[in-house]
Amino acid sequence: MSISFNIHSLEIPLVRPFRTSFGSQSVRDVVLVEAVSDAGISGWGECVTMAWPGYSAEYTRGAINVMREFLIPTLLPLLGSTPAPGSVRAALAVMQGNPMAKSAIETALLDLWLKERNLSLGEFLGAVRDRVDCGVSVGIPNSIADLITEVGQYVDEGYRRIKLKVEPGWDLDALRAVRAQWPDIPLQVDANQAYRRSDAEHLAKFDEFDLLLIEQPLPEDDLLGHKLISSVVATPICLDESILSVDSAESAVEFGATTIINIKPGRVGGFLNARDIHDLCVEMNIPVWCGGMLETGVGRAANIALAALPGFILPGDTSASSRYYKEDVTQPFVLDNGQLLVPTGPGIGVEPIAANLAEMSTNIEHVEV
Ligand code: OSB
Ligand code: MG
Repeated sequence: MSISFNIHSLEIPLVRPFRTSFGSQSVRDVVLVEAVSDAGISGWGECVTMAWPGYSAEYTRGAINVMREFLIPTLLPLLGSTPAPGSVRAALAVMQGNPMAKSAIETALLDLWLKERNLSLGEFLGAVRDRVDCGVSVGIPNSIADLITEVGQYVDEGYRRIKLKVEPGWDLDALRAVRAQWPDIPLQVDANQAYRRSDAEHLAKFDEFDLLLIEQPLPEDDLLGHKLISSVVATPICLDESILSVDSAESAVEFGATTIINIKPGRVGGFLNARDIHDLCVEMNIPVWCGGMLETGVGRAANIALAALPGFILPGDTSASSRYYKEDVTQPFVLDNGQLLVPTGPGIGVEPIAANLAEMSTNIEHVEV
């Protein structure tokens, strides 16, 4: 007897299409990893890949394949009982890349391990808050009028920070329109690598809009470009896609490529790595915030526990369920005064609702080692 896995594929319609510089989606294809113990207890983790390799090289079908063919089999020696979190990370590190697939498996096993100890993920990670400030990420809409309507809705709902997705051709006019309407709201932008080094002077024009930060303006491997941009642009640069590990975080900061870091557990291979990057950033005096990947309640619950750590001093992309989905796979996360409550139950603190899972499911693969 040992731990086995179910890889659940789901499709959930988004409340509105989400367009970024790397593409558009109107349905989220979700992958939930379920680790099942001998005792019949399930641990859950969300794989945050997109259907296509637009945000990073990972994509959903590839992630499912690498989990089934390589990552789960690699864990075989550990799966006689619920493995300790650090041992899972160490075993998975033998395989290169694929951080989102690794994170999903590690989180499912961590959820199980925590449940067996009646410990919440927040307690385990070192959360110091019971609620976290929430921001919202606004995709590229069809028009300025649509943008103002959408941002207005989020402002009315109480979000504490607005992030606009930008790309060449959708930036200054959008910022001008939002600032004209909301001169004081905390505002930032995310380019998802859409600009080039030669756009430095153009990006400097963002300075007049008093932004908290510009997220990932240049390609992920261009640290020198980000450093050059920082010398021309007054607004702080924040890296997302470029930060893949503790060492790459330290390198980017020491090199002068970034002064703020967006931490996403999926992008860095799990919550243990995410916590380690957080700890390093606290030591280096680098503010961090929790990014998102349009997660369902499963991934969101875990992200909120992470965002309750002391170094997460900026509002995250940890929005309410209703910003993404008419119906979530878990009980919905509901915004309260611009904040979400950190789950307190054992493990990640939430479970998929069986009926929702069944209704949204497109496929289940059982993997036994
Ligand atoms: O770059 O932060 C990003 C969504 C999908 C992929 C990448 C990103 C995003 C977001 C939305 O900005 C974050 C969220 O609300 O979950
Ligand atoms: Mg980003």
